[in-house]
Amino acid sequence: MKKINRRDFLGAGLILGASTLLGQETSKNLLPQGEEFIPPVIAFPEKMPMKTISDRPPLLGSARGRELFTQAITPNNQFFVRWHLPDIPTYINLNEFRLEVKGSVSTPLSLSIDDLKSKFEPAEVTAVLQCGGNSRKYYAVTGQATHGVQWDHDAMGCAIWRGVRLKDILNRAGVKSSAKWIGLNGLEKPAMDETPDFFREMEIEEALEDQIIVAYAMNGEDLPYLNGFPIRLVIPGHFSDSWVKMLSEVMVMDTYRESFFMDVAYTVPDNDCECVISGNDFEYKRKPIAAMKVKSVIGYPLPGTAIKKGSRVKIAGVAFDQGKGIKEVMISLDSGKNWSAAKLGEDHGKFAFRPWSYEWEPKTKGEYTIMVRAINRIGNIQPMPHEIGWNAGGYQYNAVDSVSVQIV
Ligand SMILES: Nc1nc2c(c(=O)[nH]1)N[C@H]1C(S)=C(S)[C@@H](COP(=O)(O)O)O[C@H]1N2
Ligand SMILES: [Mo]
Repeated sequence: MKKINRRDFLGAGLILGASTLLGQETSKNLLPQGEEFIPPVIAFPEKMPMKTISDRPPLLGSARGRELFTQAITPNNQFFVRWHLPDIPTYINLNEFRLEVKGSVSTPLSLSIDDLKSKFEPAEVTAVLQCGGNSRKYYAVTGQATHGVQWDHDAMGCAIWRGVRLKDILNRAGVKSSAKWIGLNGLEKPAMDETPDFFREMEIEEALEDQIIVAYAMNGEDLPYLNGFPIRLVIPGHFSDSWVKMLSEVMVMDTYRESFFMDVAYTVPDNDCECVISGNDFEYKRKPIAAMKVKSVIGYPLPGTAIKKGSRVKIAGVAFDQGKGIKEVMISLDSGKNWSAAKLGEDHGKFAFRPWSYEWEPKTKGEYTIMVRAINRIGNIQPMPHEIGWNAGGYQYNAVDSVSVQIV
C-alpha cells in the first residue's frame, strides 16, 4: 500500500493531472471524513440528465446500467463529457468555421464542414472513446489512491464515427519531408493566461495511419456540442486524450513543442509495466499513454441489486481492447475462484465494445460477488485488482470489475 503525500508531489515541481492546476482540488476537507462525494445529476444541452462531476468545465459521467454498458453503441445523449478548460464556445457558425491545416505543408488548407463532407472520401469506424482516467477511483479501492477526477467506469463509450481520414487531409496539403510532428488544437481557450492551452501532438507517421479520422458525425448525427461539434479527431484503440474536440487547427511541425498536456498530464512511467515499481513516481522517465489495455465492465446487474432466489438473471456488459479484438470473456460468481465463459454478442469491429452476457439462476440466498475478466486475441488478460500496477496519475485502470448483489 502506498501513501500519497500531496506536498511531495507539488514539491517535485510537477503537477499531476490538469485538475490540480485548474483548481478542482481543495486543500480543505469539504466532506466529513469517510464520506464519498456523490455527484448530482444535471441535464446539459443535447444530454439526458447525467452524473455531473463539474459543470465548468463540464465533466459528465455515463453511469453503468442496463442501457449503457450492455450494448455496443452508447447513445449520444448519454455519452460522457470531459473538457479541461472552462472557456468553450457556446455558438459555432458553420459558415465561418474552418479547419486550418498549416505549417510544414506545400499548400495550407482552410476547410469548411461542407468541404470535408463533399471533397473527401468518407470513412467510418466504430470505436471506443475512453479517458485515460476512466475507472480511476478503483485505484483507491486497491489501497493506492491517485490524484485527478475520481471517475467510476463512466468515462467511456462507443460510437460509430464518420468523417474524413486525417491522412487524406494531410496528403492534400502536402506534408514536407522535414515534418516530424503534427500539433492539434481545438476552439476552446484557457480562462486564465497562466493555464496552458489544450494542445496535443502526434508523430507524423502515426498521423498518416489509415484509421485516424476527423469525424463530423457520431452515431449518424452531428456530434453533440459537448462531444466536440462540429469535428473531432478519432484515434481508434487509443485513450481519448488526443481525440481533440472542436478541432480547428492541424499544425504540421518539424520540431516537437513542449506542452503541459503532452509532457506532464496523461503520462505514465516509461517501463514495461508502465507503473511505479518502488519509490517516487517522478524518478521515472515518462511517456504519454497511448494504446488502451484489455478491459471489461459489468453493465447489469448494478451493485447492491436484490435478486430473488431462483429467478433468471442475465448478467451483461461490454469488453474492449486496443483493437486486437476480444477473444474470451470469463465470469466468476464466487469472488474469482472459478471462472466460466460468457457468451459474446455481436462483433461491431475490432475497436468497438464487444457485448457479452451470462445466464445465471442463483439457487441460494446471500451475497454474491460477480466478476468479469476479458482476454484479447494476443493473450492480454485483465489483472486482478491487487495485481494492478500503480501510477500516480491513476491512468489505464483495467483490473477485473466486480459487482456484489444480494440474493433474497
Ligand atoms: N478540445 C478538446 N479536446 C479534448 C479535450 C479537451 O479538453 N479539449 N479532452 C480530451 C480528453 S482528456 C477526453 S477524455 C476526451 C473526452 O471526450 P468526450 O467529452 O467526447 O467524452 O476529449 C479529449 N479531447
Ligand atoms: Mo481524458
